[in-house]
Amino acid sequence: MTDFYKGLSPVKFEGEQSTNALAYRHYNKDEIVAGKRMEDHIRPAVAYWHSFAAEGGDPFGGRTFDRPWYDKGMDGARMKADVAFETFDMLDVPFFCFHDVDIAPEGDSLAESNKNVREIGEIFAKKMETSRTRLLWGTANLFSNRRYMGGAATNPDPDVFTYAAAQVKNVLELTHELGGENYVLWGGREGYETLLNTKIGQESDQMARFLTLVIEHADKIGFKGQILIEPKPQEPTKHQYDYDVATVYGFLQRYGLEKRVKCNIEVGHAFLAGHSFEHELAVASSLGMLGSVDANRNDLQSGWDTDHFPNNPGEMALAFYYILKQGGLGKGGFNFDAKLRRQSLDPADLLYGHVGGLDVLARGLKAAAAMIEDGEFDRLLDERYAGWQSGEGKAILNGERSLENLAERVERENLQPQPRSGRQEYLENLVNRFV
Ligand code: XUL
Ligand code: CO
Repeated sequence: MTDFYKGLSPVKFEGEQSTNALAYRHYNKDEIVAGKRMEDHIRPAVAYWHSFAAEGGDPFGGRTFDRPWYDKGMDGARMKADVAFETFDMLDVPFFCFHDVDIAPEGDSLAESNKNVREIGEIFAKKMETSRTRLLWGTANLFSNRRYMGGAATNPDPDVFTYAAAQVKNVLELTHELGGENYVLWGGREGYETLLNTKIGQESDQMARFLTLVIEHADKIGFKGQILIEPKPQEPTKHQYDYDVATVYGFLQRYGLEKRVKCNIEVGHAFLAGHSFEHELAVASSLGMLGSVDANRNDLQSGWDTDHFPNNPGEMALAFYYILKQGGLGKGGFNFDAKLRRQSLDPADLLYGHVGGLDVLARGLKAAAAMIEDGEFDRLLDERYAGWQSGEGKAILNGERSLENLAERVERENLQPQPRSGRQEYLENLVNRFV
């Protein structure tokens, strides 16, 4: 045990009446909601990068946090791993996620970097023998090092592509060995700053080739987890190729990869793309692409990906509505891709962020389950589209009517469609009844 959380006790569920800021008020992992344990619905994960590697920097100033593992090389990485697993225990969460560079320092060569990553991977494996926390997903950081400034898979230099591929091979294999349930590819710098130096078609082919190599290797090593792309429209590059779910789907379909790859959808990224979180989830679900979620929120005034912890139960209610409707996230989960504000210096702050976030998810889940149980949304939706279930509507969809047929019918029956209320206010009020 380190003394990082000295004086603090593990977070437990105490119920809605509790005033203990380090207790769950809604997240009761064993409570059955819609036929399943709450934890099995949410599958929450702590993100290694924000919780243990981030330093509280912003564009105007560097590190504000003061963690005992900073600047200590591999010794620091080992201490960081200790505190990470103590955090998982304190929060009683079933999952975590990491990038290679979060867990171990980069060396002078890829071989040395990979060796460092592997060494910490072995420590994880050892800790997982006694901890209940599992790996939700692993990923490779292909965006921080200056070699990736012009992209990884989409770099104009094939040697950078090659280096990135070797890095992914290492993390994919480690993810597999640690029993990770998913592997994520966020296209950190897969995009462009200016079209003046960019061949879009060429870069698209490169990206597809890279993804194909990842899939082939996953199959070769017997990795049965989901392979996930995480859409984001901008930042760090001006235009990221994986703009949103629909764009990613188009890309995958173009290269015949849509059956093997799903999406990891992040709240803040949806917002940057001009969508709501539930829009991205609903689109992904309708395409069979909803794999996992990065839970956070953006500051609505800043226009940046600020990665705050979630705090809007209404938004999460709608999110869970679509997740429950598709029968859950399967191997996916809710990774807290959320970081502390730079003045939140204390170890307790790390717990407050996750406690609040998990309680918001739990409230959203319970509200969505109640909405579905109530049945009014389904009933109204079915009623609104009832015309397509039989008669002329069905015949049109089945391809049994031509444009001429339709025109004839309008004349023959003197068709005068009568508009009907969409009842938006009624429906919004109905959501709030459950939140
Ligand atoms: C960046 C982001 C990443 C990915 C993993 O906006 O969301 O942290 O989740 O690379
Ligand atoms: Co993310």
